[in-house]
Amino acid sequence: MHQPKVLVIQDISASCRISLNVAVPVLSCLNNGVSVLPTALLSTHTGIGFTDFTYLNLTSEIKKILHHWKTLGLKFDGLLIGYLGSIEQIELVRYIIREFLTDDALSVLDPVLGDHGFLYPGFDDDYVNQMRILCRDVSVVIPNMTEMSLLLDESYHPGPYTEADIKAQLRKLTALNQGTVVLTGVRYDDEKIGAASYRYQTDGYAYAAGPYYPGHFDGTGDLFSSVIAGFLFQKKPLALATKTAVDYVGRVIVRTLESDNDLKYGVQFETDLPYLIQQLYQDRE
Ligand code: PXL
Repeated sequence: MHQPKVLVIQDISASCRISLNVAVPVLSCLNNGVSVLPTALLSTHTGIGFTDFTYLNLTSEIKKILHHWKTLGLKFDGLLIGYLGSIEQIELVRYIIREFLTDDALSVLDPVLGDHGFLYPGFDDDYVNQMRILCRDVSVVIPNMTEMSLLLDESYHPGPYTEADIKAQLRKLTALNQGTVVLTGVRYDDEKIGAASYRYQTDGYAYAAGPYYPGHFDGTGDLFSSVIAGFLFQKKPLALATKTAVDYVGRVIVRTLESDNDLKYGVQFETDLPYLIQQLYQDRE
């Protein structure tokens, strides 16, 4: 059985179920051979609930790793890019896209910038601009509504939205990468929330939604992009990837709310991993 060789680039937030801590298990469950390039080692994430987190920037180590990988002739069939810490790291990612991907590789970017209308700590307009430039170099971009408005330099609204507005935004962003965008956190009413996907080449639009649970759930964006990437690396259809990611994240939120977990440490994603595997192999039943 052919297994795609994939690379994940994002931080390790040591004590939290976000970033690499969730991307690796999800991609592995989905039958991808995973290599990692950690951008930073933090004690926790930098979002709501934590202030005195530690942050070890790994840029200089990444350069040494890439130098070694070059001598090995390593190439990847898939690339998933999550939280990056600096403009220098964005530039390194552009170098990786040029030098370390096979000819028909699929690159997936979660342009992690902010949430609920706000930039995450440490990011500024220059950083947003560089992320916008990075969007041009990847096959698939997976922003949330905040990141979409930052990338398009438009004002943020918490929703609900109209389908016409969302389609217009999707068209504008896909014009950047001439590829695919999957937009998360899309609400057309007060009951449901989901993801809208758009393909530049085919003008193809799709929407998948599940029940809306108000609140903030750290790590759900990272989980969502890992599921989308995992399915697309397996050459599964975008519609199946999007529907599965929406359903899975919904299940994970319910699990987390039913548990006594402290929400700031991320979500209980492990229990429902078998659901992902079941969806991946559903056509074999
Ligand atoms: O989940 C996105 C994310 C990833 N990594 C770090 C973060 C955040 C969001 O706050 O702080 C370090």
